[in-house]
Amino acid sequence: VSGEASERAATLRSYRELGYAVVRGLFSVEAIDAVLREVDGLFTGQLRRLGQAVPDGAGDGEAALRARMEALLALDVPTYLATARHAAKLMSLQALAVSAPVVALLGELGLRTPSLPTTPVVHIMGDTLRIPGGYYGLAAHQDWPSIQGALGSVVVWTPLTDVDARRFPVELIPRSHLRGLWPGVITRDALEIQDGLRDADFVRAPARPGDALIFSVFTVHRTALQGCSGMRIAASARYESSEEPTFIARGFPCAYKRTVERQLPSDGFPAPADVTALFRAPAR
Ligand SMILES: O=C(O)CCC(=O)C(=O)O
Repeated sequence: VSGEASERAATLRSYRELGYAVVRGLFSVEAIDAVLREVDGLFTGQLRRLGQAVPDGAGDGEAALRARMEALLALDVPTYLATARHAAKLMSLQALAVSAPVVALLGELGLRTPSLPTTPVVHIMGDTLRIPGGYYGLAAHQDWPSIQGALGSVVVWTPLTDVDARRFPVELIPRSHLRGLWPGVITRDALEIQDGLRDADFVRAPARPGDALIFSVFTVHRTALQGCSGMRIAASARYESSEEPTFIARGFPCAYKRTVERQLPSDGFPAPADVTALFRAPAR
């Protein structure tokens, strides 16, 4: 058995027994960097649109991106949030989510006719990127309640920047998936598990760009905060097996709902000229 094959076997065993595993080098670092550059472009574009200088963070790409995110957050919280949400819609990110290495891994995990209950989610954590009165990491939860699809659904969580043990990694409770659904309290972000938890039960899962943390939708996990500082960006996607018997028997339920804003902008946008101009020049 080659080293690679035995490492893969250990990964799959860890997933089954502990409820999670870190798959090293699932993606190429170049592919992750390309996504991060596009994310940077979104924040830079909004700063320019708002007439602001674009800070370079006097450092590498990550420091520059962080400086730009801080600048936009300081300037305009709703635009910062919209930009962060838009990052999850990038095709480069969605292409990774359905790329051949992911499909192969899901097959090895036993998912058949896999489906995505929703688009990927981008998770930004930073001590200088705290949303006033809003999100600052997720408390202990399982992911199954927020999809309610196939029981064997898998979360693939991928760092876009380095996520060491002190840079807000995900921390998980090994073997917590084997208890099935844990009782919790419905909050804005999750079915939060509040009882029976001890900090010592959680294990941190540091990961580098290119790696993927995979965990069961029944594995209890949260954002590590204690002793953490700096900034990190990660993306996660959820996958379900369309052939899981209870999923079929329950008629493919999905807790995610898509809503559409039917109200149009009140300023008459777009005027005919806005539309016709597009067809005279190359598409932007
Ligand atoms: O990235 C994080 O800090 C939390 C991720 C998480 O809890 C999830 O994807 O369910």
